[in-house]
This record gives sequence, C-alpha cells and structure tokens, in this order.
Amino acid sequence: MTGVVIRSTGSWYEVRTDQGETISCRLKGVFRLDETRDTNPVTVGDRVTVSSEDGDWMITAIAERQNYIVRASPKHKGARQILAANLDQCLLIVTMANPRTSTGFIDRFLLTAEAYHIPTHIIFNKQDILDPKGLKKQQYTTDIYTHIGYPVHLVSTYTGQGIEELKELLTGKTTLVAGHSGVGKSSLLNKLDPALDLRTTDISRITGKGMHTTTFAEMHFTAFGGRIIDTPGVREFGLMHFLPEQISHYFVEMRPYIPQCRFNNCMHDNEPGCAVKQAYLDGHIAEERYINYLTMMADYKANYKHWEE
Ligand SMILES: Nc1nc2c(ncn2[C@@H]2O[C@H](COP(=O)(O)OP(=O)(O)O)[C@@H](O)[C@H]2O)c(=O)[nH]1
Ligand SMILES: [Mg+2]
Ligand SMILES: [Zn+2]
Repeated sequence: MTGVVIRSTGSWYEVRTDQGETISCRLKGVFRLDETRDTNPVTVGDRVTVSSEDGDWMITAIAERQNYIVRASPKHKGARQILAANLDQCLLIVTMANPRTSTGFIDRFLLTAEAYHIPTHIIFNKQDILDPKGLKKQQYTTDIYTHIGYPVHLVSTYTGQGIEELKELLTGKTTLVAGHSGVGKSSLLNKLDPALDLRTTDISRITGKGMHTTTFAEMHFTAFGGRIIDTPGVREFGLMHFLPEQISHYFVEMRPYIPQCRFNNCMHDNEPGCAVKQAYLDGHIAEERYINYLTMMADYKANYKHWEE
C-alpha cells in the first residue's frame, strides 16, 4: 500500500493511505543506517510504501522527494532537520503587530525556499490591530517584497479579511505554513477550515519567541480540498547547507547584477567593481535586503569554520 506521511514523532509515523485511512507505522531499521546528516529519515509529505509485518505497519520504501525544506536541527549542532517534503508552495505568516516579524527572518526563509524552488507567498496577519505606525511599517515592508516578485496578502483571522482569497490559493495544493509562534498560524488554519479545530495560544502567554504549541509538523486535509502542513514555530533557519558564494543567488533581485561584478568570486561586500553593491547604492536593491544579506554572510563566517578552506 502507498500513502503520504502526515505526522512524525520520531519513532512513530502516521500515514494517510491512498484509500483515505490513517495508520500508525514504524520505520524499517535499514533507513536509520543511512549515512546522512539528517536527524529525520522520513518527514511529513513523504510518499511511502507500507506493509504489515507481524501485525505492525512498517514503512518499507520512501519515494524520491520532489523538493523539501530544511532547517538546522535545534537539538543537534551541525545536523539538519527536514521540515517537510513534496511541497507546491509555502505560506510565510508574519505580522507587523505582536510579535513583530523581522525582515531578517523573512529573508532567511525566502533563501531556503528559493534554494529549493518553492514558490512563497507572504501573509501579513493581524490587520485588525495595526496602529498607524504599524501600518506604515507594513506598507514599507510589503513594498520591498512585492517589488521583487513575492506575492503579499493582508489578512486578519479576526475580521476575515483576505481569507477567501487564501482559500483559493490553497485549493488542490500541498502548502507549508511557516512563521514564528504567535503570528496566528493555527488561528488562520481554523478560520480556513473550522473542522481542523487546532489549538491556539493566547498571545499573553507567549513569551518572546521560544513558545511552541505545535510540537511536530503535521499535514491536514481541509474540507475545501487542500493539504496544509502546519509547522512548529520556526525560530531560525540555519545556513549551513549553503555555500557562501551561493547565498546572493537566492536573493532574486541580486541575480541580474552578479555576472557584472569585476571578480567572479565577489561576495558583494567591499570588493572593487561590485555591481551588486553599486545596484544597492543606486537604489535598485532595498537597504534592508542588502543588510540582511551581509548579516547572513557574517553569520556564516562566524559559525562555519570550513568557510576559509
Ligand atoms: N488581533 C489579532 N490576533 C490574532 C489574529 N490571529 C491570531 N491572533 C492571536 O494570536 C495569538 C496566537 O495565535 P496562534 O494561532 O496560536 O498562533 P501560532 O503560534 O502561529 O499558531 C492568539 O492569541 C490569537 O488569538 C488576528 O488576525 N488578529
Ligand atoms: Mg500554532
Ligand atoms: Zn559583487
């Protein structure tokens, strides 16, 4: 039998079979011996083959992934955790209200999504509580992203603003929903399909960015015909699986300038004849994006020693 992994706890995997039944499975030992740096050999969204052995369901084969999205493992330094596989698109949920999402976080997520060619929409939630200052900040930020081709949607799970539009976007697709804890991911999914009945956390109980109510990524089948993967509040996306010289290629607006740099190993910082920096100075690349790029490069240097090798 074949199906899709909808939830994984590390030792048990829930699989929704193509017949529409949900079964709990274990993983055949052979997959654990794999020489990978991944902390999880099977992830939500994986297409698998299952068979019954001595009354237990076992995953016996994993289909090749079309794509996947990863982060640095929060527990094991140097290892990576595959968050989800076989995605049609990502929704990055952010808000300029409480807890405000930084463009640094947005850009890290976009970098990962670009690297794996997964189209991403940015959803600005909590429209109902933005004050004039928040609205101004939001306008400034949405302009940056729409200008470089990322679709932006303004929504409120409280008033219902933008919800129908999102439903259309999700119908018939497998979508990863990501964003900090407290931005309203679970509330949004409940609004899209009340039958999901996901737990939400009162904002007053969310301290900083460390609170996680969703412990594991999980795929939901919605009434309107979409597959949605809800993820734990993702704090950080690690960069360790990228080469430093690749990073600028995943900043879409930098791409056309890169071939015009004087040195073909230009890192677009202080090298003479850098076309990317010139484009920034000429106002063709947003300051926040350029600064976030430099911050990521500095971060990379500080954290990954093989940089110099
Ligand atoms: N004002 C306002 N609050 C919201 C909105 N959506 C969610 N919230 C609140 O934000 C908090 C966190 O929501 P939750 O869905 O648990 O966030 P998650 O951690 O991203 O899943 C809860 O107190 C929600 O009631 C919204 O559109 N407007
Ligand atoms: Mg949640
Ligand atoms: Zn350059």
